Amino acid sequence: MKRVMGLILVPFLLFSAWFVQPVKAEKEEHAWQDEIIYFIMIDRFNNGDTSNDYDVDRDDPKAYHGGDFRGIIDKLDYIKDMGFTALWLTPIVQNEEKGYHGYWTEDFYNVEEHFGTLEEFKELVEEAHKRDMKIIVDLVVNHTGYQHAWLEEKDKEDWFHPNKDIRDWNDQEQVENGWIFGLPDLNQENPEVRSYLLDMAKWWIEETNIDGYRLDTVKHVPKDFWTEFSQEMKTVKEDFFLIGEVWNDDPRYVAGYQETGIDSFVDFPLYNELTRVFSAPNQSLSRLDTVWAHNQNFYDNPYVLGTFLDNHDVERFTRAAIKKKQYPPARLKLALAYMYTTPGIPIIYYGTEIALDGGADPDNRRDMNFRADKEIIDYISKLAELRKNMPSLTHGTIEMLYEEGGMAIIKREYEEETTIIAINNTTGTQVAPIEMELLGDDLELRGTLSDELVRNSDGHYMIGLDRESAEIYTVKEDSGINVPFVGAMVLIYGGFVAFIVAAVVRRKKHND
Ligand SMILES: [Ca+2]
Ligand SMILES: [Ca+2]
Repeated sequence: MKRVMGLILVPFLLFSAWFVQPVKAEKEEHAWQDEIIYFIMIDRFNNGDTSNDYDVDRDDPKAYHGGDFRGIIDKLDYIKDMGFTALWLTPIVQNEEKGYHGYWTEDFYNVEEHFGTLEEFKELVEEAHKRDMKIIVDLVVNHTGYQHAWLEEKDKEDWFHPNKDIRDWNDQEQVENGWIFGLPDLNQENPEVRSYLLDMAKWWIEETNIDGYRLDTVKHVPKDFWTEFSQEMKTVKEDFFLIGEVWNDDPRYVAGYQETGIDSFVDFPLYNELTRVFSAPNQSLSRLDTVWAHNQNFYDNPYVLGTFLDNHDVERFTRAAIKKKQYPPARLKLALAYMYTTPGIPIIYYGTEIALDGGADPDNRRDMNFRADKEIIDYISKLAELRKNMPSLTHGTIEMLYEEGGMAIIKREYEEETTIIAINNTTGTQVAPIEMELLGDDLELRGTLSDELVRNSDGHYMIGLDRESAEIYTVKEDSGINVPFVGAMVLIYGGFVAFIVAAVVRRKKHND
């Protein structure tokens, strides 16, 4: 009887081997490159509490519009449902009059009354954490608001650099010590100022349990301050994340700040190319590949850079597309497909999911509208799901296998997983013939968005896409067998084994 069972089981076991999926590695320690960040300008996102609407004027783009912590708490599920894992919020500290954006500090140790109370902010952090989402807060240590009380205090004369404009933006001394836009420039070389700022930044972490800082105007503050800052913040929370704004188009200049211990930087050089390549069709993607090559050369960990299409300081991507007479959602989807499937932490500015329009500041800070079309919302939710489930998209190597006038094929590889990303940035249907040698012999590429299947034909994988569309393919061994057939075989074998087992049991019972 044993021998009979063995004979039956051998083909069954062989067969079931077809279905064994590669076991995913146990989730390693938390990696920031797995995050997807939703960036909110608090005043413009959602008004959840009208009792704090002091001097709100929604018709004035430079006045408070009423957005607050309560409004964000009310929308945490909305944000999570799109697949975001972290929020970056504009500064929360008390600002002087008209400082709706948060960058004109009046009191470093208070929350802005228009946004709510400290207790409400802590509730926001707690509610985000309950949903497995992290909170990154914007922090400004370069300057204060125009009328800060310290300017009048005799014993604080050394707290600011002399009032000078930056005339030569290539002169690092001027960039660090000049007053940008006339904002009083703090003197971080003064030990008193330095320890005030460090204590303040640590206090917010301890008090509110936030997970990271987005550091404003990094290049306007000396590097040695940032070195001390980074060390100090990590003593409060080991995994505390620092993402710096070094606004410069030269990756070497930006990368020069990584020696300070700041973990990550928003990628302005990539932003420039992303908007250029995707705001209108028929642009080659190869320049994006060049940006990646630079990033790999200049950064210790280019995978942790923050990638973005627009932010509160530049015109919205939607506007860039409109200026080129394009349909913004079509352009946005391609750009987002690229961002979500290539290295870096995608940072999505609120309103991108509804193709919100806006020119230069403050027009790029229009009020969010939660009743708009769901087209892009559905698309980024799907992209986020793929990014979450396919480690090659966040951790993998990247290689552009093909680029022809805007039709691009990109390969990502991580451990056992290979993923192919196809982007057709043209206005015509395209077919990219990928030579078999570049991928492997008997593989099948299955589209995760369309379920389309691509197999080796005559030494090529012919990857075809409609105009202005993208696809992400999983790559598996070509089983050569179709799923319904295999399913039927399993049922037959399974049934047969069950029958034998039942017979043995019956016989055993009978013998007993
Ligand atoms: Ca309000
Ligand atoms: Ca400065």
